[in-house]
Amino acid sequence: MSRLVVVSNRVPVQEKKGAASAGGLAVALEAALEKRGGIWMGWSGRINEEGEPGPLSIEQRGNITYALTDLTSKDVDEYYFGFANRMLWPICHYRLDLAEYGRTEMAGYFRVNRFFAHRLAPLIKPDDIIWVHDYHLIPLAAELRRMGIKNKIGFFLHIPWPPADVLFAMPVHEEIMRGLAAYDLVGFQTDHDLENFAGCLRREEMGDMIDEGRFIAGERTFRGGAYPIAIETAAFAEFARRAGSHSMVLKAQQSIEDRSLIIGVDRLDYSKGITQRIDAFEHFVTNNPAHQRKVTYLQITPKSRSEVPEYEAMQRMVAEQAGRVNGALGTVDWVPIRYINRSVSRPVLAGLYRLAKVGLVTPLRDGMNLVAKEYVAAQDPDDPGVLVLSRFAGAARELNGALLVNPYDIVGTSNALARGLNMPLDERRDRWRRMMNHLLEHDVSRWCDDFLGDLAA
Ligand code: GDG
Repeated sequence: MSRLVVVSNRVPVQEKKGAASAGGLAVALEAALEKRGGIWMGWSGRINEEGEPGPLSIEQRGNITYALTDLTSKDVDEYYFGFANRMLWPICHYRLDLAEYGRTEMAGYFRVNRFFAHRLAPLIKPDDIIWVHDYHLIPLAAELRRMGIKNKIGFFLHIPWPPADVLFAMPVHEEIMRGLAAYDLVGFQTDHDLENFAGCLRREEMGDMIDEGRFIAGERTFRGGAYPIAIETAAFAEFARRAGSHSMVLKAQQSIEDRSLIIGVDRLDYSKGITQRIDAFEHFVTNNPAHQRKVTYLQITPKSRSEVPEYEAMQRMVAEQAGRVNGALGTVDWVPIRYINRSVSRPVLAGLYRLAKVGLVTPLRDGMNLVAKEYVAAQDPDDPGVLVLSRFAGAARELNGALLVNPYDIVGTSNALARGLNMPLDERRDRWRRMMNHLLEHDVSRWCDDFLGDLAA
């Protein structure tokens, strides 16, 4: 079995392997690295102001070598906050209105990718297989190829791939597409993203899908496929089962008394549809008097990317909106929305999901959305809650027991909420079982094996 080299923007170096705080992806990649031996390379998260960042910091844990590099503040501004998060992120989430193109940022993005390639190349052995993650590092394979690296290199895009009319608004889209063509295998979350990518190649007359999963672009042929990312289903279900005794979960349970809990969990991001969701909740409470004072909506929203102005503005907007709805609908003994702007531990999160009668997951656009899968895995098999899920999340293509909604349709989402809260037990069990069986069969370690198996083949 070849050694594995994983590259991602950030590297989740855990205090302990398989620590309870680690997300499913980190645990699965660590397990794959541990099994094959390998390297995980990425940005340390630190900023080094002395011009060129120093040498890689190397840390060995078991079979895994963590290789971390610092970046300069110019790098971080241009590559990370600039091009990756103010151009690629909005474009891939169909938000032309928020995309901001700057030549300096674009140049910084390619420069940092070249820098990563120069740092990584000396560590690579001829038989290694290399797995690059996400939109920050699309040009990495092309840079490695330029340096003569002939290894198998795979790429997985965690976010959606947009249709041609959206992508082509980005001035350097050809360069980005050529970047993907330098890989041997490009993985997307859904068939839909894969088709969009094929459509972009065709429209630009750069290439095409020649048969199922095989692409040609210029001189190169490469493969592409849909690899819907998953969670550590069994372990997460076990967390949730045990979380009932956790003091924070107990406190939450006591404080909601006999009310029904609705839960939303999202990084604070405009793609997640949080403001539309609060509107839908407000509509639901206003138009269903029988539920007034009988429901509590808990929205857990850790801050993210606060240095990007759109995110800072959103932070203010959501806080104001939640405050306004509570002011308008709340009573002396009832706060309709509990809005938490900070992260809770993973076991507590699992316990809160399990307490909730409805999981409200309504992104405007999402590559997959793991919260939807975690909510399902956390449910009590005897008395499961209902997932209300946006049709624009990748997860909607797999979770066929969810109530699918269009998140822009406030009344439709409000109706689904009502239907979820009133759903008879038999139907809830039925829907949940279908989804849970799927998630048990398609968990994150299988996802990892599928991708790496295809890359190695
Ligand atoms: C990108 C794509 C794709 C959230 N709040 C807390 C917390 N979380 C955890 C959730 C979940 C993760 O963060 C969020 O994952 P999502 O998939 O929902 O969304 P993104 O962060 O946008 O991820 C997405 C994903 O990559 C993987 O490919 O699914 O489409 O956008 O695991 O549980 N975790 C803890 N406390 C919190 O307060 N511990």
